[in-house]
Amino acid sequence: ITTPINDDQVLSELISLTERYEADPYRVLIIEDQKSVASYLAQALQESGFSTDIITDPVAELMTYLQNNIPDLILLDLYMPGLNGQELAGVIRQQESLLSVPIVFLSNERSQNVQVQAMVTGADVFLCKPVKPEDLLYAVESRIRRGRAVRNLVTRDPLTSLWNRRETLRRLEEEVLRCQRYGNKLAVALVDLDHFKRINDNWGHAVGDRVIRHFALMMKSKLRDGDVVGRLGGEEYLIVFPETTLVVAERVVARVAEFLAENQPDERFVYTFSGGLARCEPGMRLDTVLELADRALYRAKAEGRNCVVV
Ligand code: GH3
Ligand code: MG
Ligand code: MG
Ligand code: MG
Ligand code: MG
Repeated sequence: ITTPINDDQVLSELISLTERYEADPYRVLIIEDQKSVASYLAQALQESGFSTDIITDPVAELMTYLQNNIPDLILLDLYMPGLNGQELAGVIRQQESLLSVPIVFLSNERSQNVQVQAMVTGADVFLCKPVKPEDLLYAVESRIRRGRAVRNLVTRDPLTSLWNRRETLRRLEEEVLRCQRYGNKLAVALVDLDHFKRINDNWGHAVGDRVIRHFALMMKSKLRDGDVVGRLGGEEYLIVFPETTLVVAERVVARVAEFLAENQPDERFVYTFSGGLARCEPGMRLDTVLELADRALYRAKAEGRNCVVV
């Protein structure tokens, strides 16, 4: 008698755990030098459930903001002291993580020529001031929905709906920078399923895929909200633990192992994983952190698998 993995249930539970970001309110960054205009726009958006951030001095504030936040849409003034919105849009479009973020110009400028020039930077639409709240919402909402859908496609692993390799490493890079700049604590775990080839060989590739997905659910169920987990490829995953010591990260990974032992998906076989943990020290590069975790993982495999090495 067997109880093969109920893949539909695993998938729906996984999605319910990974869709939290989709439920976040739409977040609009307003870049506008006139405070009164900025707060008018913010209020109109907030009344419809959006969350808003205001930058009135982009030269001083924008780069730091964009290093730490990815808004769903940028509402951009064209004329500001010391800088114009057109140049700014060009700069924003050069940042890979902002590629799918819509840019909406909002200005008094009525010359078609100038508007087209501004749009060529990669903006999405040009609205003229004053704008009525309903027109603003209309312009903003559908673009945000599309932007989020695109960002999902670009950042998620289609099999597990965890972060994909690119997004996982991008987020690790952010945390490594935080560790360098501010001395933040940071731990990572490289995790790999044991003898996975046997599962594929004995039960078929489709069952292997289900195990990969099942394990994603096991991790998602036991990791904390701030932990970042992604699938690097195959049956290998990376967990990034911001603001976390090695001891605590180890405890979290041990919880995943316990949970997996209690929730094996298929009576025909038992599957386990090995993990390698490493700490990022201030000044350490991303490659070095991964190399340390990889070496620890190698030792875990050598020590017989189904264990975690720090
Ligand atoms: P070890 O304990 O040393 O990690 O042994 P292993 O068998 O898990 O490691 P190995 O790297 O030899 O095999 C990994 C296998 O994972 C080989 C590959 O065919 C399979 N694989 C990689 N990606 C996928 C996938 O997306 N789906 C399935 N079903 N299998 C995959
Ligand atoms: Mg202005
Ligand atoms: Mg291997
Ligand atoms: Mg393996
Ligand atoms: Mg592997």
